[in-house]
Amino acid sequence: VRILHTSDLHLGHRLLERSRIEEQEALLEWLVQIIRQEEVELLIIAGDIFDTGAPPNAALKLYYNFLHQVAETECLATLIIGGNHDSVAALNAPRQLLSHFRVQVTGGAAGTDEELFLMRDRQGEPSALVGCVPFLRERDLRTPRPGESIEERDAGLVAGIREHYRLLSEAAADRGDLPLILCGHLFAGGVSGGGERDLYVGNLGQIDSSVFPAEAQYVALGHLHRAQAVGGSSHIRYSGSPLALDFTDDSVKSVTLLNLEHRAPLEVELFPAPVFRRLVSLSGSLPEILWRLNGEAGAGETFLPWLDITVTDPIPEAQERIEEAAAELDLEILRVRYGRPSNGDDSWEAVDEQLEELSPREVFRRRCESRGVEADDELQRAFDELLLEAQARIDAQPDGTETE
Ligand SMILES: [Mn+2]
Repeated sequence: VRILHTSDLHLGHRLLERSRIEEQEALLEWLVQIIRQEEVELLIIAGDIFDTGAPPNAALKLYYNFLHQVAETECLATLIIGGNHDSVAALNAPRQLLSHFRVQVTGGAAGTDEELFLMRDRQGEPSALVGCVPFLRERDLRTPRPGESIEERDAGLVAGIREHYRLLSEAAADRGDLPLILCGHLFAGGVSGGGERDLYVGNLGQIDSSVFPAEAQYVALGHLHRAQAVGGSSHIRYSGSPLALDFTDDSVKSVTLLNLEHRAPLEVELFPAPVFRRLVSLSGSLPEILWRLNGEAGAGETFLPWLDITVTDPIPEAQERIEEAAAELDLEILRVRYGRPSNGDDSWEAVDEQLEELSPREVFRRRCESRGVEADDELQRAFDELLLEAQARIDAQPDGTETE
């Protein structure tokens, strides 16, 4: 079976309030091309199809047009699982209709039979089994008990995830001797790319790759935006997002192509994704920035590069000077802020910072500090829990600012 594995499309994503729809349209067109060119038979999208639970209409249009175009290729099946950014109900709503286009959607935990997909080759013969496990929410895995400790809660989550995969692989074994592929949207070790959001409160439910039964010939993962194999085994992989979702994501973007034959070694190939728009962050003194701007100007690229600039010497007119210089160049400045030279990794202290530049956690930490309250683990977790809930509610609201 010839497989294309991707994930984390985040359709409808906005970066500093700017729409990514044009880039995403170009990306999906490219994907359809690759599916044709590489004669892909099975397309797996391992979660985070949309950026929010109530995606803007422009993102829905991209999604449906894409699935329609894939249906017109020779691709035999498209498997889609829900991620932590997706709404289970929204993803599942068109699933019956989409099944007519050889698309199987598993928006949320659905039970072993529904999650197990039997892949057939062009002659109609069974060729593989695919366990489609969407992002598992805490309510899918366990019932919280009053007064339980953080450790008990964490152990319960991990055990629930493990059991879910075990049952699936058991059911697959009952279906006969076929290669088994597993899909999932979770954290199973590895390095983040940029722009990922916590899956569970306070980073609980982190598992390692031992939860995946040894019977699986390939495990197609989503969630981490950096492409990588995990757990020291080349067959358990994050495809990574095919588009960078954050200025901090410096990982190389790709989709994963595989050849899977029964009892034969797996062939894996990373297919680099085009950079439709460069995301550049620059940090330095005003003269340095002005000098480096020239080098970042776009030359024959599909879309103008976007820049996020940190000026390390607080000159009041820096913003105007930079925008003046940029007006002559093929690039767009998305943000200019003032910061001190970084004294460590990527940490910097802003001189003139805006609330929207801070993470909610950081705001909470500083608020505690200014009130003389010690933000211990327990308080931090309580805050994280509220934050996760608030984010879920915001995501479920239609985006009022969207005009496309
Ligand atoms: Mn994601």
